Amino acid sequence: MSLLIKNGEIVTARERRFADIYCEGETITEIGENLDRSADEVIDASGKYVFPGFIDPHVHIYLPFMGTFSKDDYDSASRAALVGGTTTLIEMCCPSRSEEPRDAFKLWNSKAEGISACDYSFHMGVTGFDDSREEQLREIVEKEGITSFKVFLAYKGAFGIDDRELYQTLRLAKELGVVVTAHCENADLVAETQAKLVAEGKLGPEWHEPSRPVTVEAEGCSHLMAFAEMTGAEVYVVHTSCKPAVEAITSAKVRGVKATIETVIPYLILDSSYAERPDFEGAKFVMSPPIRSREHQDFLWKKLADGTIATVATDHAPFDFHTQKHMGHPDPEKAVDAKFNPLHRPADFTLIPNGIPSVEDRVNLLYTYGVTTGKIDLSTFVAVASTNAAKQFGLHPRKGDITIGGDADLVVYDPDYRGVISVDTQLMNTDYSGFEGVEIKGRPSATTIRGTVAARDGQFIGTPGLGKLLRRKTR
Ligand code: DUC
Ligand code: ZN
Ligand code: ZN
Repeated sequence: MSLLIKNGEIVTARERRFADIYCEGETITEIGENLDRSADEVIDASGKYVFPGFIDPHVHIYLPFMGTFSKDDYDSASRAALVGGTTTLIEMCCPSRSEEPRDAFKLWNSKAEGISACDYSFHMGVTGFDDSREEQLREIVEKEGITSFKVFLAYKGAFGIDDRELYQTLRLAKELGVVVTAHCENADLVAETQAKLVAEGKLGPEWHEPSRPVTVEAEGCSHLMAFAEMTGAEVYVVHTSCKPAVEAITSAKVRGVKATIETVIPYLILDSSYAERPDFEGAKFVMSPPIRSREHQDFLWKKLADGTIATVATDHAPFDFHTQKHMGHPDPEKAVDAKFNPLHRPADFTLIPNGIPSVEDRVNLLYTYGVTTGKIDLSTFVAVASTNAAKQFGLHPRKGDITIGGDADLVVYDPDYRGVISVDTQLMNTDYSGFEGVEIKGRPSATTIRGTVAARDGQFIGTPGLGKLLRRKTR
């Protein structure tokens, strides 16, 4: 199978040039002007950009969480990803504290293997630490090529770890050359503030943000930085939402701490007023850390443009509005009962499953509200949505670039497309879109995964099961 993409403008994080791309089998074999080649499939990219396949380094697809399960599987999520230009997913493998790492890895991988239409890898969640777990983690890194861990400083009693476990995890990561990705919020501050608000009768989704204010997130970041400094481990802070959190990390970097900052698309597009929408509508926008005010959003865009923030992921965590978000409805008539609510008290915002679906929309939203508004340039767009994640997580130059010998993961992007996001047309398996009615200027007209066209103009035409588990490099 051969593929020729002609007449497009190639845009990578390094360069922009008009050239053709020839791919044989799964690989890019030639890049040049006016390539005179016959091919099994030819795509005319006149008037379009050609980007490297986009990488989402932070998704949840199989997620047992807050008394329920996330709604996507690898079939729906990979279709949605490819239609939206994302060719590689890195999912958080999130075992419970009682689950063995080896079993968890096998379980998460079984959800993707033979089903996913795009490539994938995992950040191995560390939710406890002892000798047996250490041995299993070493094996997962060395045998499976899983070269990043995930820790939660929040969600005490569920995924959250204590400081001894955090120290041991970072020490092991340093030894193995593994990057530790971290959810940074102070779990005790969250628990105390939630309890206080609920006792005051503040039960609706609009109280989610005040229960996890920016100080809680900044403390989580400073906390992680101290441990990274003491161990010398490399850390990657996921879903950074606000100025104090970014500043806590950048000041540690000045001291020599090896830290990278991720933000996620909901923080760049939505704001805290969404969770204040009446009639429980705000629950659609409950995620953690919470979506902040416009002031923080403006700051995040500036820090993306100047390179302080390295990646834009999604934290895709899909839960239905009617059957799942309603577990936290304060009106007993409207609440969906849940095992997770054992006290049978009126429900409240602390029982709303945290998360917003967005794996399908990330690239188009970032292009529309970043590039077409002039907030970021095209090269930065490619860097933060693809190349930097590939470099950070041991996939570059195979992924995240357009280079001879690299995987033929390519996005032919139509900047003239105009459309509107809607639940009615999305491939993600939720009953709502957090971006309903939002205008899009541009979308992939073709997405290829290792030389095979998997999506065209909003339609999935790929092959379920074609996706591979990617072995990644250590540091
Ligand atoms: N935050 C979310 O909003 N959802 C899933 C997990 C997380 O950390
Ligand atoms: Zn998180
Ligand atoms: Zn997450």
